[in-house]
Amino acid sequence: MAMNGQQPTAKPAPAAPAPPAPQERAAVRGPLLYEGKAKKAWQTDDPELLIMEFKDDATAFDGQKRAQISQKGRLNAAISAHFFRLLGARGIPSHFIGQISEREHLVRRVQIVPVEVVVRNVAAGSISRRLGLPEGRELPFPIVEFYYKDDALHDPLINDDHAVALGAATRAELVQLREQALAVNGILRPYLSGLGVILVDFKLEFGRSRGEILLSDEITPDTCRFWDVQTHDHLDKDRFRRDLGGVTEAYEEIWRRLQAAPAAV
Ligand code: AIR
Ligand code: ASP
Repeated sequence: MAMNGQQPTAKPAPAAPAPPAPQERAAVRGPLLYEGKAKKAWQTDDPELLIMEFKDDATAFDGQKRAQISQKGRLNAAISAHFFRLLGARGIPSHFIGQISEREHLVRRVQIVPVEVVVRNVAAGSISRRLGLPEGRELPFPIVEFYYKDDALHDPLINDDHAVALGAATRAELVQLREQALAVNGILRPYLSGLGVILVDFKLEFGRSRGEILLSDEITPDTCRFWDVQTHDHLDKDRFRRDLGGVTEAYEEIWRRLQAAPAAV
């Protein structure tokens, strides 16, 4: 409608399309770089960027137990993107650039530090077996553990000296891994608590990129223990590991609760 009495002679020119965001320009799948137990990584036309695809495959106990979990790839891609956005908004640097499809993240290519960092708030799993702490006992403070990422050795628990002697990380990097992991815990634990979820423990991986340490990999019910605050129901991969049934439903429940609480504040 003309605003000033003149007849419009032509439709207003459509606004020039915004230049594509870097992720959209680069998000062209190249050759498969790596296939892991739960994810695939694809090269892109930008050597700095990879596409990470979340699969429905699940394994446990070093791959001895295997299954397809319906919808897991889609749910994990959504859940992990949500956590990486939340953490990014709170100043945690990560490899995550964006979610580009239902199952795919565009990520910065990093060199993975072969140290898995576990943070525990409540005793469960291997710490309960190793130290005789009953499952469900709250720990007096968050405990950080390092595991050497080596399938043939079954990812053994290591200390700082082991990690440095193995050449897995430098002392300075270990300090950063620890600090970043505790910072992640300091953000996720209260956030999840607000959603009625106890963050029992979780595993993080980090990568090196241009001299920086970036949080990498995924944060999902595959890599965290989530318990419902009321019932202590397991809303995570322990449902698969322990044959509890309702695996997809548990992952869906986590995704449902996360959607109720925006990632970027
Ligand atoms: N984890 C460790 N390695 C692989 C994974 N996903 C995660 C588990 C759990 C935490 O690390 O999912 O949340 C501690 O595992 P565990 O078996 O040492 O008690
Ligand atoms: N360690 C992984 C897990 O149980 C997967 C595996 O062992 O195959 O979460």
